[in-house]
Amino acid sequence: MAQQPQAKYRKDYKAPDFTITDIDLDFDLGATKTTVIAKSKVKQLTPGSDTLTLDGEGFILRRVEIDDNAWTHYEETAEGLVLSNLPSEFTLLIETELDPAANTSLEGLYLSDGAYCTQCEAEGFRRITYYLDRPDVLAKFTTKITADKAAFPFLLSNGNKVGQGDLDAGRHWVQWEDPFAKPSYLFALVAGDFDLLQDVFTTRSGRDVALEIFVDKGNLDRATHAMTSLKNSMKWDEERFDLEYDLDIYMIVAVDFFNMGAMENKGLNVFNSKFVLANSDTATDTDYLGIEAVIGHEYFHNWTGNRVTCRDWFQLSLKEGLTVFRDQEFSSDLGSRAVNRINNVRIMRGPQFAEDCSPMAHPIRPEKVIEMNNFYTLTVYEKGSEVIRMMHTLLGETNFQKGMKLYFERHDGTAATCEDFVKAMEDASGIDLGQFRLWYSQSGTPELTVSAEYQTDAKTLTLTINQKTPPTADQKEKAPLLIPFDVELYAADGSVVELQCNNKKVSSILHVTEETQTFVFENVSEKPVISMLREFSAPVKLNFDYSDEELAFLMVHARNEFARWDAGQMLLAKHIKQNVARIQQGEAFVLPGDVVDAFRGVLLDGKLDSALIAEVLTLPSENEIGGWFDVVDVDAINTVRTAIKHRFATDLSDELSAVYHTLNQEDYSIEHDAIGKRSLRNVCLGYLAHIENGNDLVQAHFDGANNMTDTAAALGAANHAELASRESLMKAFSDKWTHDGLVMDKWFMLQGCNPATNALENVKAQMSHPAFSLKNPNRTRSLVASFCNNNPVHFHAKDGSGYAFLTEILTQLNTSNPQVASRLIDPLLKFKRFDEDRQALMRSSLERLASLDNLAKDLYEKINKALDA
Ligand code: B3K
Ligand code: ZN
Repeated sequence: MAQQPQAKYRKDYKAPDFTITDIDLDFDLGATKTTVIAKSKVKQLTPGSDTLTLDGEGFILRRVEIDDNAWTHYEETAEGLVLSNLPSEFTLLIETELDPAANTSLEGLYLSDGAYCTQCEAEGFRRITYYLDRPDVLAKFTTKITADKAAFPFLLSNGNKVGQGDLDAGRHWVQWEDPFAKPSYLFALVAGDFDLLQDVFTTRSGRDVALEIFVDKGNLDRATHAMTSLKNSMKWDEERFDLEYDLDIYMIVAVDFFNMGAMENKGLNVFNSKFVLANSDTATDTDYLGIEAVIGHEYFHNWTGNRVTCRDWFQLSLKEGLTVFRDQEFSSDLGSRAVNRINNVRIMRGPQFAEDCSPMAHPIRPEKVIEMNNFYTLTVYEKGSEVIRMMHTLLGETNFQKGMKLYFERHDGTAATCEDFVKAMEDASGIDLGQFRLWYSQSGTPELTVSAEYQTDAKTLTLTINQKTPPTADQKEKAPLLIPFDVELYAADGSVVELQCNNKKVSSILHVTEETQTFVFENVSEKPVISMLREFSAPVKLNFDYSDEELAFLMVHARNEFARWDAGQMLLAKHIKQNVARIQQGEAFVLPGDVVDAFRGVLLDGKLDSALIAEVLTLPSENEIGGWFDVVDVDAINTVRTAIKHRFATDLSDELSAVYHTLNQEDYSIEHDAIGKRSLRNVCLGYLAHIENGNDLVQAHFDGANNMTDTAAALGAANHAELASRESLMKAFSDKWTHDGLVMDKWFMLQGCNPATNALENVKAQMSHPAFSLKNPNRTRSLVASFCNNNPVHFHAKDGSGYAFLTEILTQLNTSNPQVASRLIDPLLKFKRFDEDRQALMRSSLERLASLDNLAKDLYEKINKALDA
C-alpha cells in the first residue's frame, strides 16, 4: 500500500457542492474493451463552488467535454477526477474504456460465464465512469447498449425499453429509460443469451406488470418457484404494507458469479443463481425457502431502498434492517411464524452476537468506515431488523403502518437517514422513542440478568432486571437502552396468570429503561413459572437461574411455540455448559434422564407442528456454544455436543425410529406441512445414523430419496456420523452432479465440515475437483468458508494447519476478489477468544497478511482493527 487507506466518519457528512440530475449512458460492449460514454447534466448546489471531484477507478479515461467542448481543466488522481473552473450548470461528457474480462472482483462491469453484468452497490459505479458515486445524488438514467446480436440477444438495463435496432456486422442496440431518479448504486446492465420465463402481475389498481426471469439456457424449469415467489411478494406488499409496484416491467437475471445473494437494481434485479434456480431434484426445502425470502427481500427494496434511499452509507440499515424485517414478516405470514423466528434468532445468538464481541463490533449505524463493503454485516442487516422489530413491538402493527405511511409521505423520491425513519414512527404514533434511538448508536450485546422473588403472603411477584452492555472494541462506555421485555406467567396447571399492577391488567411488554429496575406483579396466587424474553423481544442475552423442572415445564406449557423451543434451548445450554466444564476437568459427561425425557415429550407431542419438533430437537451449533464461553475450547465443545447427540440417539431410539417411519411421504411438495414432516424425519435420521444399523438406514434413505432434501439429508447424516457408506454416497452424488456447480455446493459444503481426521487434506484435494473454482464465490464459500466456519475442531487444529490454509487462500483472493476475501477472514479476526497458543498462531497469520504489499482496503480495515484491538 503506497498510501494507507483513509477512514470516513458519519459525523463528517456534507451535502455535495454539485448534483447530477440526468445521465445518459452509452455502452459499446466488448470483452476486453468496452467503451462508455456518459453525458450528465450537472448543477451547482453550493453557490460559488467551481471545483468538482468525481469518483472513479480501474478504467482508462478517453475524453472529457463540457458543454460539447474538450475540457482541459482536470486532474486524474488515484481515486477520481478533479474538474476545475466550472460554470454553475453544464453538460459533462466523459468517455472511458473498461476491460470487463479482466474484472475478477465482480464489482462494476464484469463477465459472468460469458454474460455481461454489473454490481454497483456500494461503490461499483465508479468502476464504470467518473461520477458522483454517492447515494444522495439522484439522477434520471437512460442507457443505450450496443453488442453482438448473436452472442448477446438480450441487452437489459433499468426502467422501460424505449428503442432498439440492428446495426452492421451483426451488432444491435437497445435503449432503456428509467423514469425514477436514482443513485448510481442502483444502476444495472446485463447482456447475454438466456432462457426467459415470462408472466404478468396485475396490481391492485389494475395495472399489468410484465415479469421476466432470465436464466442460463436449459434452466427454465428451475425458475418457476422464483416466479411464484415474486408474485407472492408483490401481492403481500400490497396487502400488508399497502405498497404497489411502480414500473411496467420487473426483471430478474440469475448469474453464477456473484459476490452476494442478490441486488435490488431498479426494475432489473441481478441474482446469484443460488437464489433463483430450484426444482425438487436440485434444491432442498431450505433452498426453496431461501429463494422466497431473497426474491421478497429484493422486491421489497423497491420501496424501502429505491423509492426512499439512504443519504449516505452510514445509514445502510435504514434500507437493510427495514427490508430484512419486511422479508422476515413476508416469510412468517406465508409459512410458519415460529420456525422463521427460531431461524432468525439462531443467527442473532450465533454469528451476530459473535460479531458484536469481535474487533469488527459496530452499531447498526456505523460511525467509521474504510471499505463500505465490509459493513454489509449481520449487525446492519439482522440486528438492524431486530431494532425495527422492537419498534414494531412498542408501537403495534397499526401505529407502525401509520409510521410507514408518514415516512413515505415525507421522504419518497429522496435520500433519507435512520433518524428520519425513527422520527416518522414517533410522530405517527405519538410514542416517545428518545431513549430507544440509542440502539442506532450503541454497539454490543446487552446482557439482562433477572431475578424473581415470590412473596407468598402478599401474593406478589417481584422481578428485578439488570441490564449491562459489556464494552466493545469500538466503544468503551455504554448506557442503558430501552428494552422491550415480553413476559408471561404460568400457574402450576399451565394456566396463564394475568399481569397486574395497581389492581389493573398491564401489558406483557415491560419497558426496561434503567440499569436496574424492579417490576412488582400483584394478585399472583401461587409461585409462577416465568416465560421471559418471549419471541426474543429484544436482541439481548438473558441470564436467569431456571431449574431443569421449570424449563421442562415451559417446553410443555408455554403458550407460544417459540417459547417452547427457547425453553428447550436453555435446558440444553445449561447442561452443555456444565459438561464442558466437566470435560475440561477430566470428569465424565453427565446428562440427567429428566432432560432426555423433556425432549422425548416434545418428540411424541402429537399436537405440535412437525417443523417445530424438528427445531426443538436441533442442538445449538458449535459456534453458538462457543459464544457462551470467554475462552472457546473447540474440542471440549465438540465432545459434549457429540455426547448429547449420542445420548439422545440411544435413549430415544425407539421413538425416533417410530417417528421416522411414520413420516414417509410419497410425493414431493413444498407445502409447509410437507416441509415440516421432511424436516423432522431428517432430524430423526441424523440421530439414528449414530446407532446400530445407522449405516443401512442412511443408505436406504439415500437410495429411496425422490428429492434433493432427502438426498442431502442422507449425505449429511453419513458425513457427520462418519458412516462406512460415506465415500460411496459422496461419489455417487459427485458422479451425478459434477456438471452442476450449484448442486455440487451441497457436496463441497459437506467436504468442508467433514469431521474425519483428514478433513483439511481432503478439503485441499477437493480444490482440484472439476466442479471447483476459487473464482466462483459460491464454490469458495461452500468448500473453504464451510471448513473455516463450520468445522471448528479442524480449522482450529493445534498445529495451525487450518490457519495456514486460510492464509494461503486469502493471499490469492486479496488480489482477485477482495470482497470474498474479506468475508472469509472473519474467523481469524476472533483470535482473542482462543487459548494462547492458538492466539499466537492466528495473530501471526494476520500479521503475514498485513504485510502483503498489495493489501486491499477490505482486508486492511479488518486486519488492522483485529491487531489493534
Ligand atoms: N443491497 C444488496 C447488497 C449489496 C452488497 C454490496 N457489497 C443486496 C441486498 O441487501 O438486498
Ligand atoms: Zn437488502
